[in-house]
Amino acid sequence: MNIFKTVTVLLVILTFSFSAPAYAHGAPNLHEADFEIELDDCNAIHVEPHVLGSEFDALFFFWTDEPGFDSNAGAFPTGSSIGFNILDALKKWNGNGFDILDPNTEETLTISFLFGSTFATCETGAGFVEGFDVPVAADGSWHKHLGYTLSSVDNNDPNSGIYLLALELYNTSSEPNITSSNPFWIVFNLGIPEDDHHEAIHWVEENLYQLPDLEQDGYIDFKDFAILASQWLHTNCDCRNHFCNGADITKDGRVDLLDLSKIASNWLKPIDDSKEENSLNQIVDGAGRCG
Ligand SMILES: [Ca+2]
Ligand SMILES: [Ca+2]
Repeated sequence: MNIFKTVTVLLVILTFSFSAPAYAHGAPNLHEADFEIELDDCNAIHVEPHVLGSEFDALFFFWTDEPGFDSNAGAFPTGSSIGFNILDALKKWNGNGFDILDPNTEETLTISFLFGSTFATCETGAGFVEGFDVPVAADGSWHKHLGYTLSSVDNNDPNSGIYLLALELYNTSSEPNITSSNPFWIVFNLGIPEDDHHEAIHWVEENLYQLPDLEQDGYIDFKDFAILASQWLHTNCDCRNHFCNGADITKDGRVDLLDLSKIASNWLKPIDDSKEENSLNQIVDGAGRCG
């Protein structure tokens, strides 16, 4: 069944189940700027957007400091620090998804930050790597640009490609206790046409950020649809109600056609291996630590 038919069938079920009207939304847009960070209503770090693109500079050591992070003044407790963790191995675009790179034989990515005259660095590994933190400014803002450098294992130039980095942010405050962010991603490009780069960014948006496996059994089927149906047209979905029990897949505050289309476009598909490896519960063996 194609996507259009699937949406139509599921919508007919919902129409006969509920009387309220449906709403349409525009497509999510991708933009390349800093990540905006703030605390949400549940004292968790919120990062927006969840996916950004970036370009390595082949003329400057395969380095970039984009995207950065920015917040309003007063966003975070003064005296606290914000840090990052690397959630997974560096991955490379294959045209249909991302392959895991072996840090012993393939490219790695190093994250760096200059403290006065000292560089802190942190390199991607085979899985989770604990990063380092940088103090919040005196006005409670955090506007920082970390450096990202692509390296090959043999000190030759790294290969052209589109590379995926998965991160989370944490805050060191204990009063209030602040929850780490959800995963977010940077899709770096080195020498590949921009159309392919945008396709890879879009893939991350569709496959890693807004996974419609609500019941979390590895398949998108009627069990997931049942959860969505039970929340159909509910509004005020936010962190306090776990975005309407997960049915607000797009996390825009309401359960509507946009969420239904996420289920329909993945209807009866298993979550493939690459998606599974990128799921949120993926703290893997071989965890490392930087500083
Ligand atoms: Ca499911
Ligand atoms: Ca929604």
